[in-house]
Amino acid sequence: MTLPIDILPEVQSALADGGPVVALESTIISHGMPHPQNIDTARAVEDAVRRENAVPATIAVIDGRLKVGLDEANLTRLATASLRDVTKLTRANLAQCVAAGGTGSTTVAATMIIAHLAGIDVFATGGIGGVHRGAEASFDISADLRELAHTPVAVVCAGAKAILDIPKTLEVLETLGVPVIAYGQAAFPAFWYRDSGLTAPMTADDTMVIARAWAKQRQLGLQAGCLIAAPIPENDEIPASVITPMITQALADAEAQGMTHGAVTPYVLQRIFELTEGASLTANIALVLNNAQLAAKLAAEFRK
Ligand code: PSU
Ligand code: MN
Repeated sequence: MTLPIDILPEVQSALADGGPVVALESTIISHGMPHPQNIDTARAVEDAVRRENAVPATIAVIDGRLKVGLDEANLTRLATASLRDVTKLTRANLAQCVAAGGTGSTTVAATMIIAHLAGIDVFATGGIGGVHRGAEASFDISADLRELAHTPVAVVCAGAKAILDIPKTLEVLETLGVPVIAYGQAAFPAFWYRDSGLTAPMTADDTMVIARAWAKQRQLGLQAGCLIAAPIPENDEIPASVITPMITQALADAEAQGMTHGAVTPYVLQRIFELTEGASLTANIALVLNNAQLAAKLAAEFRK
């Protein structure tokens, strides 16, 4: 059986030449941002990768095919489709979607799996999933963490969203053997703001330092990914004091609405968008662009 995978020619030739390629996720397009900001951002993120002379590969599942690199038609389809027609894909439901010829957007977990199948080892996103607040009762821990433990892809993010329990998220990452490196500062960033109040397990000021550690991790046979956490640019940050009450409100609303499983994160993000009158989205776009740029630099460094 051949793998049901379609790699865009541009991505294929970059991989064949040993050039830098950056994987990008698609759940942020279908479930993470409203239209038309979602498609504008998807294009801008690809452009940010190109400006650093790397090739972007946005990943999704379209009609049962693993897509590594999305053309304009598929990008538009994901950005405009009703959520009933686009499954949020993680490790657990990926094979079923492919077997059924279905269409879905890939979370961090599913994007890592497909990137690895294609031979891509750098991936940029906004924020990873993590341990949800109240996980001691709900057991809601994102499959992204387990994927970081097993799949050798370096993930550039802006830390973990403060809708999560960040201390528990860092504890689980440590338990799972995932290197967590803050870029350019000691603090672990909290997505919309630069300092979560927690010191990151490791810090690097230089992409070369990260690339060396990554190469060593592979050489030692340590089967895991790596999490690089870059703070949101200073001018785009929403202070913790401003966003914290809105996060509390959004989480209470999610509970009152009975949200569970994959529905929680998209609902909470949408509520925070409403409560901040769009400011959370503006910040989200800025940090994703920043992450894409860093990921492209890292991809070039990894190839050296
Ligand atoms: N961060 C964002 N927007 C998003 C997500 C993260 O800024 O849409 C998505 C990612 O795809 C991530 C997923 O993998 O949310 C985590 O969902 P869950 O908590 O259900 O595992
Ligand atoms: Mn969950």
